[in-house]
Amino acid sequence: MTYLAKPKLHHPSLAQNKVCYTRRDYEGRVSTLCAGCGHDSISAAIIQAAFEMDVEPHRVAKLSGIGCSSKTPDYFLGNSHGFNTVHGRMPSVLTGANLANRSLLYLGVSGDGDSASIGIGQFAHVMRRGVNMVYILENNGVYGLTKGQFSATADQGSKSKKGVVNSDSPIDTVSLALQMGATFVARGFSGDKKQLVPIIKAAIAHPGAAFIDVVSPCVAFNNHPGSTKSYDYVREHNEAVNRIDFIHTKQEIVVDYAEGQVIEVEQHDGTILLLRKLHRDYDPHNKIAAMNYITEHQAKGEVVTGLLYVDNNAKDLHEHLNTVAMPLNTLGAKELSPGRAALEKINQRLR
Ligand SMILES: Cc1ncc(C[n+]2csc(CCOP(=O)(O)OP(=O)(O)O)c2C)c(N)n1
Ligand code: SF4
Ligand SMILES: [Mg+2]
Repeated sequence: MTYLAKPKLHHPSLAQNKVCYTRRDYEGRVSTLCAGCGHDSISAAIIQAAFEMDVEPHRVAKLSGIGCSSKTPDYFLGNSHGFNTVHGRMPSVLTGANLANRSLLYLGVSGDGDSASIGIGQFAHVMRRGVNMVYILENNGVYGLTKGQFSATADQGSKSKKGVVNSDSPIDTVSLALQMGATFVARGFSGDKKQLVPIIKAAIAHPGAAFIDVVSPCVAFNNHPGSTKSYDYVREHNEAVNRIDFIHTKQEIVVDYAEGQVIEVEQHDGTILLLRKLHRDYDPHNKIAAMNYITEHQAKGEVVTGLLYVDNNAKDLHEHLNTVAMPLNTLGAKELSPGRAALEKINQRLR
């Protein structure tokens, strides 16, 4: 029963987006995760964001590691390219694929065990290199797939289902991503799709390393009193700094918020993010202030969510390396063998 086929029937009246696909075309196989798992809500948010942004499924490459979270790419975008890598190694495979063909939209999906334990080295480097991607970390504070051991993001003092207290300091993946140089950093909650969908859309439009940590409760092993990653805890301690409205530039911008409450952020592709400020003084362009804010609130046991940082002038790995724009498999013999004179020129530069 690992794979359940979904009937392919579409109701003829299902709405189509601008690239003539229905929402069903963005779905994947039937999920085999536990009923109520936060990861399934994140899959639903990805489906909605891709449908509403008119993303062509065959232009997406989704990559993951190992874990319940890393299984989820099977449950969305069933018509996209997929690569389920080794535990913690998704970032290097994604980097390689992106270098070979920059014309696809790269979606990395991982868990807190996958990214903050075995894969922490790869996580750090994919952020600092500025790989153009949307990296979604489905954070439940445990290794769900291997039956609920504490992960490196579990808060110190939080309790396991059996009552064991975690004595280790947590790794805050949002702070780590900021420090490593990610140019778009956000945190969402799987129980708040209204906040999460526009965050995913904004990350898709961002031309650089976009990181979204999504607190995603594990109902089987980490949803009890004493856990800081349970539905109840996150609902009670959610400290949203802003709400995004994602606007295609073709749309008319209509805002009915009071002056000073909204920041307009224009992205490279011309799309606009309207940031509704929930905290008057929070400025997502100020990285140091963002880091301080996150740390201060974390110390109080609060979970800061929203768009935490964005660099409007982000550059990606290809810009840093000045690589060729065409996918490597489309280069012909002429480009690949430019001749003795060109080789001599290169060698001269290295002498
Ligand atoms: C090299 C290697 N080490 C250990 C494992 C065992 N293992 C499988 S999934 C997993 C942790 C998954 O945790 P997380 O990434 O948080 O995903 P979740 O299941 O919680 O969504 C571990 C340790 C493995 N598959 N491969
Ligand atoms: S074990 Fe936890 S993380 Fe895995 S599917 Fe079940 S609820 Fe989700
Ligand atoms: Mg986990």
